[in-house]
Amino acid sequence: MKFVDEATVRVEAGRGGDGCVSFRREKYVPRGGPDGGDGGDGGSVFLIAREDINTLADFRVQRRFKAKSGRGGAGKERTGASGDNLYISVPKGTVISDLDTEEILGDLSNVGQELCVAQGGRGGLGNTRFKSSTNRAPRKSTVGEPGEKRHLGLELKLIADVGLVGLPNAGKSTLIRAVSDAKPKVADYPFTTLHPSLCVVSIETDRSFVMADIPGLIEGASEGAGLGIQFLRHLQRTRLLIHVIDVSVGTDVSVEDARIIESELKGYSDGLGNQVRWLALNKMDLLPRDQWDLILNQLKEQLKWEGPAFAISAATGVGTDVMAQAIMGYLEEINET
Ligand SMILES: Nc1nc2c(ncn2[C@@H]2O[C@H](COP(=O)(O)OP(=O)(O)OP(=O)(O)O)[C@@H](O)[C@H]2O)c(=O)[nH]1
Ligand SMILES: [Mg+2]
Repeated sequence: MKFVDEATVRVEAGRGGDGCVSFRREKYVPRGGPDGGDGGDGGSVFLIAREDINTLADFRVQRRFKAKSGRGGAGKERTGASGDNLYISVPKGTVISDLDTEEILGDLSNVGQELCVAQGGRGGLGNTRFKSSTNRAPRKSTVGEPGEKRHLGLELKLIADVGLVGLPNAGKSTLIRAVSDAKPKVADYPFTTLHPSLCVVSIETDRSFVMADIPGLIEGASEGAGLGIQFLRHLQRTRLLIHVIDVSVGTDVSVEDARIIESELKGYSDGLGNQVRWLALNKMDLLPRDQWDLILNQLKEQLKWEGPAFAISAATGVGTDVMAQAIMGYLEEINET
């Protein structure tokens, strides 16, 4: 499952209708007063968060949106019709910025929440408005204002409960396959995963959580090396990180590998560095079963790890259910507090 999480769109609100210059024409009234109505307001453009959309993929096809203009005013003091507002549906969690000013305009984190991204132009004034004691027959009116135009950046932060981190090839995508129905690509070369993907891990009916797979991190990731960096920000909103470590390479190497990831997370941001992390020691199937506990303890000791650590084999599914259950339990526990 590929995840499009950024898009740019141009939005333009409707122009206001022009005000009208008109004079009353009635039988037996030789010089009727002004009766030109105001123009209608232009429609505004709104973004609205919807539950049933979960990617920004549609914005690769349609990138321009324009709301209707207001109609001009008319005689008999008739105001022009306003242009309809335009509502553009975006996934829940979309963050909207103005690309020209780099200003964040809003964050649609709740379903139904809306944000006006381009204000419709105000309708112009009809000549009725310019009537005064000194000018009983004004020929003046104003034109409608143009609608606001904006070049927007949309960004969807993946809303996942749990994020997987680890070096390339650690087995993150394999773990996703083991615990969910998602089928991300798995291969024995680094950077198999190029885009983040989300999956739902169902423990039983009504008990599930969302897990995110991101490309592998490498040394220097927090400074921009490799692919993972672009996606680390997505993990800032998760409630738990699972650090996947390949233990088939020997304890010393595994410890080194783990330290690389730890320091990249800390280097990226305090938020990520302090996030709750659990270890998943993967590829245990390549080691004799009677050494699993020993290796688990050795790693914990060398890393001075006090949090939970699980011995798993993503490829065979051994230990993965136990870990998924523990994750579920933990999320439920922190939800209650
Ligand atoms: N023996 C064994 N091999 C595993 C296990 N988990 C993953 N692998 C293998 O390790 C390789 C890498 O697995 P991936 O799941 O693609 O690793 P990844 O962490 O997603 O890698 P990137 O997407 O490149 O970051 C593949 O050849 C997998 O078959 C495991 O538990 N045991
Ligand atoms: Mg992968």
